[in-house]
Amino acid sequence: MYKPFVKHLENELFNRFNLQNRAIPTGLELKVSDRGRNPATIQSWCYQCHQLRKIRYTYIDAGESAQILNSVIYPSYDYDLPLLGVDFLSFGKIKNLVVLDFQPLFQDEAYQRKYIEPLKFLHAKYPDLAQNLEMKFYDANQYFSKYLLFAKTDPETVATRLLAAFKDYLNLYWQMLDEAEPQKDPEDIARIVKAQKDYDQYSADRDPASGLFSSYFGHEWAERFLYGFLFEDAVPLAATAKK
Ligand code: BLA
Repeated sequence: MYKPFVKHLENELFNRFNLQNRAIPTGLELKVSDRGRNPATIQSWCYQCHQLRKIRYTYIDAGESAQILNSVIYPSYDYDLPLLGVDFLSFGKIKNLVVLDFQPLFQDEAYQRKYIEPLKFLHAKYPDLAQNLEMKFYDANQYFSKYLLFAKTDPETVATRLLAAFKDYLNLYWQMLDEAEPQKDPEDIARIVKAQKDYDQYSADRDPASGLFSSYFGHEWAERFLYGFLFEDAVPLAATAKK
């Protein structure tokens, strides 16, 4: 269901950037489970380039039961740009939940004006994908923008409108990256490093997918995947509790 999105993302990345592979810890790049009704495969890809320090995407293919594309692009630490966040989920074609956002590192007004306001017209272009749904796992005011696309939708809308929106959001992201001035002041860079690390911790602690990973691939694998790859700068809750 989301394979055309992966194809587009890869084409864009390979055409625009000089990508290098970024290592995925052994055993986490591909895993097959036959626990569910349909065999499930989870596969991940990870790259880096001069402007982007971590580009990761993961595809879960459990046939009719589940199709999921999850991706985060982390700019290099000298760019204060938002992260690009993608979470497209389909369960049995009936439940389709899609989230696409420029995930802000900071919430101050100047930042919003610079990096979030430019999204306004795209958000307005896709009212069918901007449904103002309530968040149960996350806080909408932290690491999400007010112009995120967040919708419960159907396969037809995914194939048409969401694909168009995905292309538009990506284009705007590349444009912002092109125009971005790298920060020079070590204090500014340190603020960005901290905000990106905090994002990993926040996201790992609340990840609504950990149950899903555990049910397909086992608890131990799920924890390694979450803290060793997806949000590698996060420390497991149990480890912080022990300190
Ligand atoms: C929700 N994301 C979800 C849910 C799952 C995932 C299972 C809950 C769906 C439900 O309501 O039943 C799945 N999350 C994943 C997967 C990965 C993951 C498979 O990290 C990793 C491979 N989530 C993100 C990113 C964004 C994001 C980058 O990982 C930003 C666009 C958003 N996911 C997001 C939001 C929700 C969600 C906003 C709704 C959660 C809520 O209601 O609070």
